[in-house]
Amino acid sequence: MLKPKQLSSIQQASIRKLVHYAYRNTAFYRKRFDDAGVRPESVKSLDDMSKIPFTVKTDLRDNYPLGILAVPLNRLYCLHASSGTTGKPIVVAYTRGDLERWSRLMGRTFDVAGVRKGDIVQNMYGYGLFTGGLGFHYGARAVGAIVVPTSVGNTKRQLMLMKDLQTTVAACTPSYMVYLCEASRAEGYEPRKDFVLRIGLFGAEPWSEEARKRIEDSFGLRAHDCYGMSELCGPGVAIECEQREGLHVWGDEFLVETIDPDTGEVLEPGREGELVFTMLSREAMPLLRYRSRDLSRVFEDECACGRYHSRIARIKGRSDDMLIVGGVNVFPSQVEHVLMNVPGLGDQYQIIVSHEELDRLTVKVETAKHRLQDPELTKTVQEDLYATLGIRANVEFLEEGTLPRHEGKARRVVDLRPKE
Ligand code: DLL
Repeated sequence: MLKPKQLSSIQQASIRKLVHYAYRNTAFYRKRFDDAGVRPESVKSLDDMSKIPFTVKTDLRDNYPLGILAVPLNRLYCLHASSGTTGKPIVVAYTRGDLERWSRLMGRTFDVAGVRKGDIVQNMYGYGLFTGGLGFHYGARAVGAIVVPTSVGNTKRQLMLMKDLQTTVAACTPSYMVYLCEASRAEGYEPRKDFVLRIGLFGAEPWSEEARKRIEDSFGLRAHDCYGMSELCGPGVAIECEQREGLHVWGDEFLVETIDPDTGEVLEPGREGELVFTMLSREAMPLLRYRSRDLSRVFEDECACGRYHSRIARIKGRSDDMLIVGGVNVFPSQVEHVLMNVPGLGDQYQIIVSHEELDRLTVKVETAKHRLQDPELTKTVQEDLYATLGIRANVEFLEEGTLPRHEGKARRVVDLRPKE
């Protein structure tokens, strides 16, 4: 385990290297630093962090697809993508070294949660552009566990395999695991008898202590909260250790700060604000002081587990309007982008998120009376939403003038999910 001194000397050495690397190899950071009047050599230690300008999600969108690359294309090994704020996703690039580092971090993440060689990991995170599937896959391989790549959905088959293969580790979004509590009983299973799950690795969306209790009581497993985001490679940024009093952020790879989301002012450890991350040794796409929009707090006191990596509290919410629907990130602006590009729709729309067994997304939009029952229009909107969001939405047409108008900010999103 890294001692505090080792950790801070890695961080001090890495930050200097990183700033020079980003400045030298990306036009984006060169311009960002020059515009802010910051010379890379002026960042000498962690105390100079606040000189570094923030990077935000729209920077990645504006540089779509690969504008922030610091290496030639032929050094890339893999690309992933996540939701952008409009029609285009955010593309994340990895060199071989980045992939190996990510695998190592995921391996550590699994190890901290107690996953061992011989464990059978049912990986119910989506395989594909989303980083969850492959990230957890690499983690399982890194600790020598046996990975069953079931990916998302097909609940009956998930349960059948969980029983027949005697899965010991479940990896999926917490909302899906809560759903499996009910679904397993509805399918005639007795979860504590039929399954031998001992560990759960849950993340990609906010969840509560109540959800943890429900999952643990149903399955008799120990549930760990895992945090990450595509821009920072994917999962593997932070994980709860056996103490489960906050999530350890892997400090030799990620620097974490907290800022006031309105003013950008850096906050003392312990105060709640927006998390800002710097990835210390990413090759393909360096990311400096990236504003996550996730709200939490950092605590640096020693953990009873003996690890010195600082911890973040469970994510409390977001400082932007991003919704997470069944683990998938959805920006209202993406929905608007789709609707505005379909001829025949009105300007007023509403996004409803509800929860009946699983999260559901409904988009209500106004249109002319004669098109209210137009199956072609429904199909177009559904398909375009699916193409942009990556999840299916119900579409309802309403007569023009039906949706509530607001004088101030439009209230476009109605989130009906129970607040636990
Ligand atoms: O959700 C990566 C991931 C996959 C993490 C699997 C954990 C497990 P994105 O799709 O880019 O990446 O979404 C990142 O999801 O900024 C948070 O708002 C939210 N999020 C991720 N993990 C947690 C968590 C993956 N444990 C965004 N608790 C982040 C609360 C989470 N929110």
